[in-house]
Amino acid sequence: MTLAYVALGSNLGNPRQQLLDAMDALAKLPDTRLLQRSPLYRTPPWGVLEQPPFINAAVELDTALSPHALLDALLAIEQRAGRVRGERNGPRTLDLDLLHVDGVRLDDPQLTLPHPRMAERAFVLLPLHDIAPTLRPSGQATVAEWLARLDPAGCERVA
Ligand code: PH2
Ligand code: MG
Ligand code: MG
Repeated sequence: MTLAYVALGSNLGNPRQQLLDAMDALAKLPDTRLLQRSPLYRTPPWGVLEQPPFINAAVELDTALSPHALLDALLAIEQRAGRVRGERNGPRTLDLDLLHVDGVRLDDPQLTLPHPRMAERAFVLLPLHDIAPTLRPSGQATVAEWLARLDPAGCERVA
């Protein structure tokens, strides 16, 4: 079994409920256990500014699925939540991004691990920090060190 970390985000429909449902779906994946769920955060939109705020979270999984099998499972959960592929960085009902898989470095057309832009995004690092502050996704800095370099202004925990 291998630890894997997934970022969750949504800003269309009922984002909070979609994230909670997605966490339940992740917990039911074959050969997988959901070990930790972060709190939910309301975060200002990044990239495309003219869109509703996001709800973001992160989870830790222990899985026997390969990284590509896990990615396919994440895309299937997004589809079932009604995800329609639109504008890059634009609004979405559910986004599940594979951030890191222990011991795996990968760069192919489907998947890059660790996630290449995670160190720049407070909306990813803030929830990830709640469940894995000492994780070193790149083998160098910890999640806590990455987060300390960012400004999490406007990100707030929601109940
Ligand atoms: N996801 C994006 C683009 N911008 N902004 C926030 N706050 N949270 C997100 O999850 C997010 C975003 C593309 O996946
Ligand atoms: Mg994303
Ligand atoms: Mg995505």
